[in-house]
Amino acid sequence: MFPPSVCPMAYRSGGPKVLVIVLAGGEGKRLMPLTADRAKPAVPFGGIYRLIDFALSNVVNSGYLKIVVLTQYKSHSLDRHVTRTWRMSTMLGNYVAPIPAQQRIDKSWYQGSADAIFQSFNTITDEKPDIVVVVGADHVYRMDFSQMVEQHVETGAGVTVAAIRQPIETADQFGVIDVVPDDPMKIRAFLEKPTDPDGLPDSPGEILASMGNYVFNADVLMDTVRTDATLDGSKHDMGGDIVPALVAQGAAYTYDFKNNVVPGGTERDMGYWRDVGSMDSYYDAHMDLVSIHPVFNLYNYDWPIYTSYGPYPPAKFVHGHHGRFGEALNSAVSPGVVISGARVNDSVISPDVRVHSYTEIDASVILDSVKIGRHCRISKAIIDKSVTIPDGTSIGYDKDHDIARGFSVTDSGITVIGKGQVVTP
Ligand code: ADQ
Repeated sequence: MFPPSVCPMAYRSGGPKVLVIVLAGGEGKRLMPLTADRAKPAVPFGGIYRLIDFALSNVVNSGYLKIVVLTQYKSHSLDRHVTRTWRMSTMLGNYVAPIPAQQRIDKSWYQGSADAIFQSFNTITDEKPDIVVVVGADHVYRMDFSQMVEQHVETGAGVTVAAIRQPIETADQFGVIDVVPDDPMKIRAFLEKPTDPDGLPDSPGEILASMGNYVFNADVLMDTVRTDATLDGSKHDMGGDIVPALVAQGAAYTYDFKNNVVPGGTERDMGYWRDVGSMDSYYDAHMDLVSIHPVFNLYNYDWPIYTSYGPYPPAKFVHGHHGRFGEALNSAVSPGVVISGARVNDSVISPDVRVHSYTEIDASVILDSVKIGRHCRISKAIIDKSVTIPDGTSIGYDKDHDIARGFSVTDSGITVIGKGQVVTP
C-alpha cells in the first residue's frame, strides 16, 4: 500500500502522460566481482534491497506507474527480482515491464543506452506518452521526478538533465554540464566523462555532474535517437551522444537536484545521491547506512524504498559456545540472520547469514546466505552471496595474504570475495 502522502493516483491526475524507461542493461565492470554473474542494477544493496529498487521506488513514489525496464547484460537475477518484487496491478493500465535486449535490428546486441531505447521504440509508440522520463538504475537516492517534469514543461526544454555538484576529481565518471552564465538552467556544453574539465566559477573544486536521469518530450527523444542511429561515428549513448546533440540545438536544460524536496526528507539526507558504480563507492554508501546518524535514512516511510526478499524469520542474537553473547552494534542486520556468540560492528548483514562463536566482524558488508565459522576475524570486507568462511579465517587484516588467496583488494584497502570463491584460512 502507498502511504497517503504519496498516493500516485491522487498525485498524477491531469498532468502530462508519462512513460518511464529504466536503463538497466549496464555491465558494471568496476563492480567486479559482484557483477560477474549479475547486472549492476541487480547487485544487492543495504541488506535487503537490489540497486534497481531505489530508481523504481523513486519513480513509483513520483506517481509514474507505466515503467519499462531495459535489460541486457546477465539479466537473469535482475529479471527475477523485477518480476517478483515489482508486479503491479494491471488495473488502470499500470505496469513494470522488464524488456530484454531484443536484437530486432540487424541481430546485434544493444550498442549503448540510446540503442537500447531505439530497439525498444515500440514501447513508446504503443503508449503514446507526452513525456518520457529516462533513469539509470545504479544510484542510491530519493528523488521526486514529478518536480523535474514540472520544470521541464515550464521551460519548454526538449530534454532536461538532472544535475548535482561533485568533486572535480570524479569528473571522468560523469557527464559534465556547463551552463549559460545568465541563464543557469540552460546547458551550453555537455562533455561525457572528461579528464581535464574546468571547475565551477563559484567553486573550482567542483563540477556540475549529470545524474544520468533525463526528462524528454517523447517526440524529441524519438527524433534524436532515430537520427543518432544513422550516424557511423556514434556510440549510441545517452550521455555521450543524445544529450550533446540536443545541447547543440539549444534544447537542453538542467534540473538542479538540490531543489528537489521529498516528503519526509531530513536535513541530513536531502540531496543525498551516491553513484555506486565502483567498489569504493558501493562500500562507502553502505557505511553511510550504518553511521550512528545515517546520512541516508531508510526509515522515511513517506517515501518508502520497496523491495522483497525470501521467507525469512526475524534476525536472532544468541549465546554461542561457552555462553558468549551474540551481538551487533551500529549495524544493519537483515531477517533470517543468526549471530551466535559473535560480535558484529559497523556492518551491513544481509538475509540468512550465520555468524558463529568467537568471530568478530568490523566495517564489512556481508551478502545473503554467507556462512561464517568460529574464530574468524573480518574487517573492511565485502563478501558476496553464499560464500562459506571456514573456522579461524582472517580477512582484511593482511592484504597480501588476501590477494594471495585470490580475493580482490581495492586501492583503498577493501577486500572483496566473489560468489562461489573458495575461502581458506
Ligand atoms: P554511466 O553510468 O557510466 O554514465 P552507462 O554505462 O551508459 O553510463 O550506464 C547508464 C545506465 O544505463 C545504467 O543504469 C546502465 O545499467 C544502463 N545501460 C548501459 N548500457 C545499456 C544498454 N545497452 N541497455 C540498457 N541499459 C544500459 C551515465 C551517464 C553520465 C552520468 C552518469 C551518472 O552517461 O553522463 O553522469 O550516468 O552516474
